[in-house]
Amino acid sequence: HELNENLDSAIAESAFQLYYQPIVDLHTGDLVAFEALVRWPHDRRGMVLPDEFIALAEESGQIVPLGAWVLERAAEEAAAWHAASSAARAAAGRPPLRVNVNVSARQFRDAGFVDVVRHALDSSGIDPSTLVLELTESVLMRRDDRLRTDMATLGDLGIGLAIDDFGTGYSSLSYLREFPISLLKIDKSFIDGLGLSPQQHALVEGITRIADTLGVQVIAEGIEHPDQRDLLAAMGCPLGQGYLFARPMDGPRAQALVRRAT
Ligand code: G
Ligand code: G
Ligand code: MN
Ligand code: NA
Repeated sequence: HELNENLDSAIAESAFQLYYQPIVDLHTGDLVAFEALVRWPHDRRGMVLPDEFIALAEESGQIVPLGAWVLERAAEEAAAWHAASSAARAAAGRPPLRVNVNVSARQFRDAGFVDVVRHALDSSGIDPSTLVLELTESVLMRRDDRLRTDMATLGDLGIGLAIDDFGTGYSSLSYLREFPISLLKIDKSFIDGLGLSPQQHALVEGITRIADTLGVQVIAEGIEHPDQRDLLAAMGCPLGQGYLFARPMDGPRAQALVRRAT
């Protein structure tokens, strides 16, 4: 496959770019984190989005080196945000900005994954609590010893662990009990249904309440309308992300936002 060969050289040349989408406090509007989203600026295809190459990279195993690059780069970028904003945020009683990084199942299962995370923390020097790994339910489905050990080790490092796209896969609230999960991202498809049906509303509110009881923070994804934000804030959902607040932006724009928001 042509895109696979291109991926090889793109990985070798670190020809990828990270974009960053803000995650905000739904009550105050404060910036609390960014989700890192990989992009591939391609000579002929223009800006290639992850939906076109992440699945390919997973099949071929190329996601392992690509994912390692993403983690290193995101942690470095977070270190720069911290240098620009942590002192002022601390003075205002706000914790340092977090960076959320997506991790695919193939990448997580690679034997070297935990070391890649350690290395990204060490080389960037960021506080582990400011790194969040977004895992899909497909990672957590395989409840073997290896998964339990790795999740415990990652939890002990002090990083945050999030379940991404919650509600779209084999959703099980027992993951929240079995693993050191600190965040849960409710999929956009549920947010789209808010205000359209009382059932959808009750479902989102119920998930938020249960998560809260278990000490897990909820992030509502794909918020596009002010009324969705208001409904979510009213039901006690603490965090949100979506085009209403901001689209994913490149590194310099994120850095400028960090300076403005501090
Ligand atoms: O903005 P968006 O088109 O960036 O992202 C599309 C999908 O690609 C999302 O499901 C997102 O989780 C995934 N994705 C984006 N960046 C990464 C990444 O660095 N690693 C992995 N594994 N998935 C990513
Ligand atoms: O699967 P994951 O949640 O990691 O990926 C997030 C995806 O959702 C990215 O492709 C991102 O660009 C996209 N996204 C973020 N906010 C919105 C939104 O408000 N509306 C839509 N349609 N997509 C969004
Ligand atoms: Mn995600
Ligand atoms: Na998601």
